[in-house]
Amino acid sequence: MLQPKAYVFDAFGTLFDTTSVLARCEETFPGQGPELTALWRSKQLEYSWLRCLMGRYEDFWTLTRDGLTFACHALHLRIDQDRLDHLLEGYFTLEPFPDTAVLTRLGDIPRAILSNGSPTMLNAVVSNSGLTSRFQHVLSVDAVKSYKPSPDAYRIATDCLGLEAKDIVFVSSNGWDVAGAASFGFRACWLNRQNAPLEMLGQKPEAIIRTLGDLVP
Ligand code: 2OP
Repeated sequence: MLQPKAYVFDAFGTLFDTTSVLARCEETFPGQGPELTALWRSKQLEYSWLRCLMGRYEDFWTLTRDGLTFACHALHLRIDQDRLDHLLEGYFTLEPFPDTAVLTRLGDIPRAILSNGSPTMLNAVVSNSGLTSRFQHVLSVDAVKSYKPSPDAYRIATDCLGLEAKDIVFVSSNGWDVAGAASFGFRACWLNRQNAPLEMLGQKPEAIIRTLGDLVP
């Protein structure tokens, strides 16, 4: 892959492992951890796209709470405020994937995070994981009150970096995000952590990698 003028990374699922909340879910609701973790994440994302379409933005922290509440109701799990807070706090301490260690080996090329996460969530998870120094910018879509894959959300990165989309490699493990980034004009790089099939959204990534280490020249 030709070296870009900047790298922009998605956060959740790409740098930080959203399944880190599994232990809390399992401990709170024994036997239901995996199902709750998966439905929670899927509802959190679904609500971001639906709220975008409805023109009723709420920040990602709110959607994370609402997704969890829905998932508990759907699985007939009794959730009270203390349990809700305990599970939600798991998002502040998501584990970084081990391959984030290679980010320092990408040379002097500027690196940014562009995430649907709220500024509070992002600041917490980046600083708790010790990755703060790896990024020049941590950007939240909250600045435009829209969500990826909307072009307005991706534009935050080009505006901040002062670069054209074609000069930026955008890395995400989320297939829908990769399609959105490619459609916007980024050089989209799919970090296919799950060995998933390509999303059928009419957009192909420039590169498909299995680990962040594959970015190192
Ligand atoms: C992100 O970090 C939601 O994973 C998505 O933007």
